[in-house]
Amino acid sequence: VDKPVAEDKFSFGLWTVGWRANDPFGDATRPALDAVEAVHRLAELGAWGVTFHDDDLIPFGSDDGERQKRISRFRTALDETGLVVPMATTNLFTHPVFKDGALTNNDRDIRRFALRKVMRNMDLAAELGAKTYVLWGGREGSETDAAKDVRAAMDRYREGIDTLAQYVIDQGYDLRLALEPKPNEPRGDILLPTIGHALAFISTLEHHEMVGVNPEVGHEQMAGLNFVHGIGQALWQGKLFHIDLNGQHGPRYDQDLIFGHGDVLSAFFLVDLLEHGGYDGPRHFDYKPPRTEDIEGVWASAEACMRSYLLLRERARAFRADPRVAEALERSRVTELSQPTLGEGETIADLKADRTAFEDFDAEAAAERGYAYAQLSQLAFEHLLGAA
Ligand code: 3MF
Ligand code: MG
Ligand code: MG
Ligand code: MG
Repeated sequence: VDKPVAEDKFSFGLWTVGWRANDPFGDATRPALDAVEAVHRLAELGAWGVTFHDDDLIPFGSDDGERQKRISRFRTALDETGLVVPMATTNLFTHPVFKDGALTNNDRDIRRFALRKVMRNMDLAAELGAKTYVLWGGREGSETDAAKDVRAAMDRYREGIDTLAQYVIDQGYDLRLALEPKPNEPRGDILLPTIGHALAFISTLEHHEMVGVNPEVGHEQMAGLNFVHGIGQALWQGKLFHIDLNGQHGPRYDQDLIFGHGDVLSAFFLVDLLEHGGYDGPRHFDYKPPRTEDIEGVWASAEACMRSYLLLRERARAFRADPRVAEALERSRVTELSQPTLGEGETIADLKADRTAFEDFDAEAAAERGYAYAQLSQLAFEHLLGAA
């Protein structure tokens, strides 16, 4: 299989390899990882980019001197390795001040503080050349429906995103915003729980053209949804600005497994779609090195994410290049779906006048046609296993 190279656009969050593996039931199992060390190791493994929350780089509450020191060390590491910063984001969930959310917190002063925190990190994101600014509203939500007036919360969410988009425009930054949906965890229920909710919300924004989505494999699967379909629709709407790749075993807590180490068949069709569906953005891993791993296992897991992607890409390419697949797609009429339902220039009156479309249409005969999806699906499965 290919080795990761810059053209593959593999990127990792500082918080992924840097996760110290503290969970709700247990303490950290690994020491803190220096951001500079992370940049160097990721570059050695063949990654192209690194992303961060403000607080991953500069601990919450740092003074200006400390802040500048941290930024300049990080910058030096980027210069030394050639790693880029394609995306940045804000931590609006760890500090207790955000326990009822940030942009939709019931407390107005906390909402104002949150906006300022985002703006400050947008300045840094722009300075480091990021093109995408992600907003994951992990604490926007509730545990009881008595606590949140959802209609008012959506007003404030819209006001917040509109304000931030306006800030980007006013500053002349080359940044697009990407909302990351998640159904629950850490809140009992999170606002904008799925790709579909986020897309509908975006259509109501003042600057909707500069706002898209950053879907995460595991988040949609936690909601029992088909991630490939969600990505298909986001692409179709021109809204797939960024993506969080990882693995998940169905609806349960957010597992953040190594990419591919969950629903493998879905991962295969996802890579096939990303590679052949016109997405040329970052392949960003938002996963967690398992809590059982030492630092060696951390780097093994980062390498595994990229290797899984490249293996699936190899299989997807072989699938697309196989003449039996082309034939099967034809037989299943997958290609026919690209043909408009009305003929060129055909009016509704023409359709109504076409007796073959209705009066003379033999629904019984049409109902007898098989779609041969079993054969097509098995071909994909065998390509995935390298058995085709
Ligand atoms: C949580 C997440 C987040 C977001 C992150 C980046 C901490 O489930 O997925 O990771 O991806 O905030 O925007
Ligand atoms: Mg996540
Ligand atoms: Mg996750
Ligand atoms: Mg994520």
